[in-house]
Amino acid sequence: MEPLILATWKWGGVGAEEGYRRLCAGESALDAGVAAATLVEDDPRVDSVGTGGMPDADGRVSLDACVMTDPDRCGSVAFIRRYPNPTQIARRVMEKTIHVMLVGDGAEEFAEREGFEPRPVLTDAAREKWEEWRRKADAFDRSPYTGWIPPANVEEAGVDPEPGEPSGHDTVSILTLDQEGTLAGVCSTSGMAFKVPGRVGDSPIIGQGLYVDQRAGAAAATGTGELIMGVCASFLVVELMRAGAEPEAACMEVLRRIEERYSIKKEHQVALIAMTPRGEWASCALREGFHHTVVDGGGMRVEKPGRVVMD
Ligand code: SD4
Repeated sequence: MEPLILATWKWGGVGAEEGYRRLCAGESALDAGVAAATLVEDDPRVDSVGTGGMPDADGRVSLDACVMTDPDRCGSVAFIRRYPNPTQIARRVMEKTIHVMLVGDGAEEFAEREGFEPRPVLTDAAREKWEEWRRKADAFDRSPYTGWIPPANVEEAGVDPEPGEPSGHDTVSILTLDQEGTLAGVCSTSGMAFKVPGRVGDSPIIGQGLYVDQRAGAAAATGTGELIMGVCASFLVVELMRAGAEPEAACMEVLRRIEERYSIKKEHQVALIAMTPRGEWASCALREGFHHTVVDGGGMRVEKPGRVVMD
């Protein structure tokens, strides 16, 4: 089977080529996906994932991640503050425990017992952006409860950012297909920038930010978690594919449902990527501004999504 890797945002490319190299060397879809996500987590330029991720409203970074290959093979962590590679910890939860999800102190104690090294995840650049947000939030009297909502890519989307909004976000969701024809998915994020401490979005929740079933396909999400979580977006994409929909039609149906059921604000974005066990794939977004990264026999490309719901 021809290997394939599909990731959200151009930053997915930080790890995608390495992931693809591993797939071509015969590594499993899960190994390649975790290796690719680790590279993104370790790159401080990526400001929504791992080291360099944007902090919560209290100035501390919290990280969420999950991994999945099938309904009975998934692992997840949320509210990780001392370890930069939540994807690896999520994998360890899947492999070493009878549970699916660990959060907060319990997840960190598990990581410590498993030998993960604590490391600071807040970079100077992220702290400076948080300080700037704090100043603007004070000036515009924006409470942390209503504060920042992630714009997709405000310049490209042609919308005016509200005061205090940073310009991008880039949760990395990666879908991989290995030479054996096995699918895997990983999803890693620091979540919505300047969120209320304790808030967990779609990304580490199985079925929301990621869902994989070898019998039907894989799907992953990025964007405003609160919109994704009301429709079980990734699960729904996979279920639609199970019922016979092409990946693009499945993604578009879920995005249209989000558009119908929510009052979409200019700063909202949702993008979905999907893949079948046969290597068919799609990328769709609620609005312009999203890019995916794909690596296949034709090399690595950063591309606009195949279809966009809103003009
Ligand atoms: C969240 N879905 O925590 C994530 C944010 C995200 O690109 O995808 N940013 O809501």
